[in-house]
Amino acid sequence: MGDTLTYKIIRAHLVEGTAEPGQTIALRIDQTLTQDATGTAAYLQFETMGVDRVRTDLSVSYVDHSMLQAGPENADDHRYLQSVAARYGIVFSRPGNGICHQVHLERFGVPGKTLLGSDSHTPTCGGLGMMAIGSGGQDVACAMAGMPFSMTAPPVVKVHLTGELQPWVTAKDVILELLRRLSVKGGVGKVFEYDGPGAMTLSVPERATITNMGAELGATTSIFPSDEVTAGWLRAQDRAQHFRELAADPDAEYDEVVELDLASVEPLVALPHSPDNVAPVGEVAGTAVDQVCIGSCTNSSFGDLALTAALLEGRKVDPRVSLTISPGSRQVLEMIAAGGRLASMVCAGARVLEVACGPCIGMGQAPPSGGVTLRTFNRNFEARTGTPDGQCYLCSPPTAVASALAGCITDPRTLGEPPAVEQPQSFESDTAGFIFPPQDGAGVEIVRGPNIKPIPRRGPLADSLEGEVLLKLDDNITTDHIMPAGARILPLRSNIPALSEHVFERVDPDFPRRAREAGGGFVVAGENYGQGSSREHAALAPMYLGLKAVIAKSFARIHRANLINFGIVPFTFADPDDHGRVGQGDRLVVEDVPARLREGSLTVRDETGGFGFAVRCDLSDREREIVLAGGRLNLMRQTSC
Ligand code: MIC
Ligand code: SF4
Repeated sequence: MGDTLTYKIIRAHLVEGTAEPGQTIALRIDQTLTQDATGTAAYLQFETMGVDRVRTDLSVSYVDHSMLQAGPENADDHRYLQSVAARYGIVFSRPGNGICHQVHLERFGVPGKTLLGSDSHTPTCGGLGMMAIGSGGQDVACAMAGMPFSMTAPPVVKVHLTGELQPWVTAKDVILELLRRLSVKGGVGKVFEYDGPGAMTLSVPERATITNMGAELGATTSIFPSDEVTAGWLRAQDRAQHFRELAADPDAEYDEVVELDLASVEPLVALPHSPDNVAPVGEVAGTAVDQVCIGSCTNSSFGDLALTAALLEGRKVDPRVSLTISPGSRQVLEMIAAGGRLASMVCAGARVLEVACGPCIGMGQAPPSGGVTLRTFNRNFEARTGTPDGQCYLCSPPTAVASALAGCITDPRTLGEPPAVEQPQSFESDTAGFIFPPQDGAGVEIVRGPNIKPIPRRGPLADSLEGEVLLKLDDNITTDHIMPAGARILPLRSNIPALSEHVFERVDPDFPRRAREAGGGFVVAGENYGQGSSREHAALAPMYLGLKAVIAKSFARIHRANLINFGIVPFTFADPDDHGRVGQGDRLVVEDVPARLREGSLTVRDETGGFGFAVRCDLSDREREIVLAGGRLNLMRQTSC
């Protein structure tokens, strides 16, 4: 039996374990990326590892999230990141150079290599045949220190694409269609491998839109073959030397197969408040919109913005709508400016924003109270926009433009013939947005602003875990619920004591006080707990408040790993119905935890309810050691893990 593309790359990077689904494996990591909102914590941890220079082929530190400088904190963080990069041999991508995933795709991604990034949308580079995985910052720090990345070898889903997209239908609609079919937990623990004749019809940036939003399926990563289309893109980016042809063997067997005829896909919209709440545009057409935002790592490539400009040319944005456009990279901005496209956008009444994540992470552009915002982004979780009662919809760039022009959600097919937008033969590729590190950074001084505080740690795991259920939650709780981001809170990412005051702020603002007064405790949740972002702060800040364990029906992959890395025990209900029996405020006791963890099954006593229930904690040997030590940094002190 032949190999899938996924397993070809896994085997070529395997350091430990057997490359079979379900086995614990460790992979050599060729490249890493960090962004500013997760990067400071990652580098603070990296600095404690006693390594003189990064041990990857390439590590890049991007500044793209925390861009508003309403006080000194973000600028201080940027300065810290720049100095750490120079000290340890990391390429620094300056503020204004672009969103990490878009820039990495353009300038650094290499087919067949592994990339670990402290951002959940790292799989974007799967669009050019890379095995690109998102993780917490600590895992990225360890990879920079030369340690392999541990994961469960994934089952592989083949997405067999046939046909061709119809006019006005885009790659964004393809991934929304998959989300409609499979849901936000449909991909947890899996890799999605795309192929078939339909794949050949998609450009690299279109492929990257699809692999980017594979994160919303919960997938570990998504990947396209590296073929002539990839070769053409790399050539146009002046990086032809990085091309390598890669595909699955023709007789490769997959764990699941999804058939998708591209010709059958229609323009789609994700309704509030989940990316899988998908409907055809027609079903919500006519809904008045207050704001339309084009950009984010999903849809800010040259092709997306060239199409946007062509549609806006000679037209005017409806007076009721605020249209914002954020180019994904300096390359994209330079090219739309040079071609006169920027002028078409501005003349139509668009607000052209900085090259950054911007509104996607709530860094400005919160919609009005109760307002409807239609965005080409990847996440529409409640309140993520910064407006608690805002209604956020997700769509493709042409649907966004058609709606901005009409003032209400509009099917782009009503605009007549689509304009032809050619992929350029060559992209702007100057390197002014990067600062490359010196050969020897030993003498570089690391600059720390007053907001940068050491990463807190906890002690080894106690024999028994006792405390109250501080919060009881249902399914699909996101890291935006646990540890919100946005313009006000992101500047605190380097200061965990201050950040912890905002844990669960939008769900239960009293949580931090209650947790502190109770001396910590438990959180109880439903399915897919911790979906969304890779932010390890969603484990680190609750750990600081004393969270001992989360008992959930199931966990999202990255968040589970982050809980373990910071010594919080992830228990799953043996019988999901027990979730209904445990109440908020109940006092729970789990005894003999270290010994029981070896067996994987434990009993929780609910002293308030007067009953016991079984939980599972299926940890690999390595994960168990980390939990017992109270976190990976503690374990690294004891050993050299
Ligand atoms: C996001 O889209 O939620 C983020 C902000 O990019 C996060 C990372 C973070 O919280 O810093 C992600 O997706 O991992
Ligand atoms: Fe930035 Fe939004 Fe992409 Fe996250 S999803 S990396 S915030 S653009």
